[in-house]
Amino acid sequence: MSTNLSSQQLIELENQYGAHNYHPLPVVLSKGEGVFVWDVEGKKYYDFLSAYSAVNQGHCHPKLVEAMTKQAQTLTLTSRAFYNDKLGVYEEKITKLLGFDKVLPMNSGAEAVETAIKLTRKWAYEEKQIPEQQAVIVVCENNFHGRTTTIISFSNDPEARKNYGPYTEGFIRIPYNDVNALKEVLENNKNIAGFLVEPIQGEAGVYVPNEGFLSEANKLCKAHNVLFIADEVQTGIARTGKMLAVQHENIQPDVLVLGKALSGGMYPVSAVLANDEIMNVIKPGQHGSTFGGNPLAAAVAIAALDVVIDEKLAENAEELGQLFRAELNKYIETSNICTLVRGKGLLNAIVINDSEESDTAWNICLRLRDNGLLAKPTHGNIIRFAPPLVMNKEQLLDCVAIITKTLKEFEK
Ligand code: IF1
Repeated sequence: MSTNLSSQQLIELENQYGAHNYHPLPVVLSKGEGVFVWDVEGKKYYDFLSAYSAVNQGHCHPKLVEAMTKQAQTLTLTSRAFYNDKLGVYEEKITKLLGFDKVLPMNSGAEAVETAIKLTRKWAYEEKQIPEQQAVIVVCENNFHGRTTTIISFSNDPEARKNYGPYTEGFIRIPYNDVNALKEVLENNKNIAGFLVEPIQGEAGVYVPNEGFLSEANKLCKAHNVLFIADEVQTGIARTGKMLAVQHENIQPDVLVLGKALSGGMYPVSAVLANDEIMNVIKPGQHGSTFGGNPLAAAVAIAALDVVIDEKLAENAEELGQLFRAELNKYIETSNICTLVRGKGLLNAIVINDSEESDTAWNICLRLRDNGLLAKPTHGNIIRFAPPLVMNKEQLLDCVAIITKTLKEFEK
């Protein structure tokens, strides 16, 4: 049903009646299909955010819409007080696909990270014999793992954590991409339960670590009987050119956290995967969620994984990502407004040649919008580019043309 309200009226409604916990780009979307979205006035855009990498399969993918509607008409929620006929099928599929014994289903990414933290601590007390209340989890500077009280407790972003205390204890922060810092902290503390890390730091501005960082970190964790916990909420499900970003370094984390594109943007579906010796420390009544593992989520996730595999989205992300960075690098050679493009697969960012406090990146995003492409700045002068993975080469080159044309308008 159409509301017949203009973009401006809809923005004013959100402004008046919604909490001001976001500062959206002024564009009001009412329709999506594949790599495109439309605003309420009917203007068409390339989506270069993909809902922060949740719609890797593209907007309203017909196979996902079909799975969603079919299951919505059949059975949506039973709670885990009873079994349902979709959950086990999904659990078998995702565990076999990713090589883990078991999966624990949740809803949001933050919930799955919380679950991974609880699982790691419980494992540390019951299997590693760390003394009560002493378990420590190592995290990285500039991390982003979600918005819960515990997760923001170990963030160093003042925006994310200020005045939300008292904070949860038991975390040590080390610099990202620093194997020696990890080595040192592991050697100097007997009570470390896990190392929680994003394979690429998204919020920090698509910061790709040096080759070997993740595999070296994984090795160090093994040597110290510390769980390597990969938060692939953003990097997982083919975004970086492999099903999982850790697969670029051929490693298998002890604990894997997934969310976002696990449902292709249909519905919140997240998951924690681990092998039995870890996952079995959680017993009935010790963790759960009303919605986690519901049949609608399971049916959607099955379809979302099928689409990624059947349409070879990881391979496409790898190929188009290389092309995107190559094309932008050609532009950057002669640019004084854009200094750098970085990323993996179709998770990329450009750095704008201006201070973090300037509004240049924001203004570029406004102009990109006018020119038919939606992207969002992160950390002031960085613009993230993450289109749906169902894009084709011709569309990607069209987008490169829009981006370079727009950047040219800002050359100094
Ligand atoms: C917002 C960023 C992206 C995540 C990782 C867990 C979560 C996220 C690695 C939590 C969520 C989001 C949330 C979104 C913005 C966004 C984001 F800019 F903040 F960093 F994607 F780049 N682990 N990331 O990236 O998942 O609970 O949100 O389902 O508006 O806060 P969630």
